[in-house]
Amino acid sequence: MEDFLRDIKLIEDARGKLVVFENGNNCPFEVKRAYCIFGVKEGEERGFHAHKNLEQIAVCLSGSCEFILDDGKEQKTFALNSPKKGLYIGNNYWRVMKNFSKDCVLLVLASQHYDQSDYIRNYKEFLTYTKNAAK
Ligand code: T46
Repeated sequence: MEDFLRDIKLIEDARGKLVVFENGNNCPFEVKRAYCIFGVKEGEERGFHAHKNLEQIAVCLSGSCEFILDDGKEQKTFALNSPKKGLYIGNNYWRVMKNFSKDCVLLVLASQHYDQSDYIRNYKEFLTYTKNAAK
């Protein structure tokens, strides 16, 4: 599995911090949607699904969390603990997010509008889908 962590330029001065995402520069897709996950209670886990047609970049603006990405063959854990690192997630990765710190603010940029029918929420179904997609 490739390493999906991408560098993000952090512009920091006495007033605070700023991060920039630009299509074609550090963001490989046109952003159609952005959402934030925050206030996650200790011990909570999220995700447990894959997407058929969705590219995303996830970045922790504050605090930390972990993403486990699974392509049906192997799993890799990515620690997100800096606004300088964005996790690029393409199609067909089962994801689990865990170990959220109390102060975690996770920003996710997405290539498509919200579409419930794009989610695969059953792991067995995901394995079948991803095997067929690879053919
Ligand atoms: C993903 C990971 C990283 C909406 O109405 N619009 C939206 O754009 C999103 C993202 C969610 N929702 C609703 C759907 C659910 O009723 O918000 C609720 C919570 O969503 P979900 O349980 O899918 O949240 P996570 O944290 O498990 O997954 C989210 C994204 O949904 C998913 O695409 O890749 O973050």
